[in-house]
Amino acid sequence: MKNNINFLDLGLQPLANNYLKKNQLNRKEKKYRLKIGINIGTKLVSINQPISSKLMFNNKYPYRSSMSKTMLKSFQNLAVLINKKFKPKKILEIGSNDGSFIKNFSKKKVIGIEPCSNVEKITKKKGFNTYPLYWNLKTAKKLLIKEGKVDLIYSANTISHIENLDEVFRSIDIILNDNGILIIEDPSLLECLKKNTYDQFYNEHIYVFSLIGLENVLKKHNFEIFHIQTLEIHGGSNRYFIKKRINKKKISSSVKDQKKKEMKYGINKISTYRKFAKRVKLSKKKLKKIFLKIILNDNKIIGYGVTAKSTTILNYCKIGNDLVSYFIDTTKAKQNKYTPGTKIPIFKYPGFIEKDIDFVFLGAWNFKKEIFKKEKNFIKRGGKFIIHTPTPKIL
Ligand code: DWN
Repeated sequence: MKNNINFLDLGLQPLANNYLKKNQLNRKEKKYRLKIGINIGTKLVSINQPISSKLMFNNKYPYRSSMSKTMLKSFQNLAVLINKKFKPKKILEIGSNDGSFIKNFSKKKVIGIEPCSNVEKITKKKGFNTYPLYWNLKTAKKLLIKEGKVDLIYSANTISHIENLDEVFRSIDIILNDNGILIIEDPSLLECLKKNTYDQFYNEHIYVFSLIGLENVLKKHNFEIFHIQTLEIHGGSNRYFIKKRINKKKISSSVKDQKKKEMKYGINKISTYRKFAKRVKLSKKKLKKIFLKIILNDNKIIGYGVTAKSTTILNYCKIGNDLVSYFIDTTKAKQNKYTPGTKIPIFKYPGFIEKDIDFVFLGAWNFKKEIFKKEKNFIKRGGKFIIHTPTPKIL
């Protein structure tokens, strides 16, 4: 990316969600150098070499947002808040995945855009109005003709996946009413730095936003953040409430407060990122040491929840099938496949952690609370989880 100072090199990484079939195991996998940098002008933090959306988001996309109760609850709560506070007549969701958010609204009221047609179909089958399209100017113009303007746009974990942010916001500007509301939700850079969750960086996550960075882009398009909510979801996310500048809605103190927190942490300073990079290198060493110690003591480790994030960890730390016997996961599209790059088998979640397992690497660490609740029997019998954040440890 132009004007970026790179501060972290996470090595060669495969496409994060490209789970391999058995017959693909002997083929050479394409890998991409994953470096992370900060833009000296906008302060946006991004990966250095974005990959074409079509390669990552297509009719084979495995991720389903409905796989976690935490996500479903969060969407449900937000839907209640939206109806109560903003009372929109027409809502658009950018990146509607399998419909976990829009299913909380009346079918007449919502439109979904989802480029991964296999996932989009799931929502359409339930009777919702969805389009298998990427978010860009062409889509916005098409929608404007077909559906007219909308009162509210919501987008969770999607805007950070699109390289051309100027086009994203120009497209939103076209279709959003002048007094309309835009709500964006993505992992928080501040939380990522604090919790050392370097696995938030993978080829799909082109950006990890801070309020300061996002605001610098929004400004160019006459958008303003008027409220911000910090969420626990996905290891710490920010939910930005945004309006057009001509809308004179009051700006809440939450925006100033968050900016203060980011400045205090040094989010605009390169030295902050250099320190982060040092912590990441140390984290790799510590995690590897934990794995090796368990294996040398003749114990078996399995993985729980195979995530795009875990692709970064496994490939960066060179943790393969010699250290992790297999992963278990509830997502059908990932089962009976192998992890990208590291080729660890993935099996169906059997409903519990099997009796012969004492150590479990938590790939889906962001759902720790939900998973610990579900696996209380494993914890009761002395089973241990391995987690890499904020520092690698056995829990
Ligand atoms: O931004 C993105 C986020 C929202 O989703 C995408 N780029 C891709 C994807 O990232 P991820 O794969 O890191 O997402 P999750 O939501 O952390 O994945 C959790 C995985 O763990 C899923 O495969 C489901 C699985 N899981 C499980 O097997 N048992 C999850 C829970 C809660 C469980 O109990």
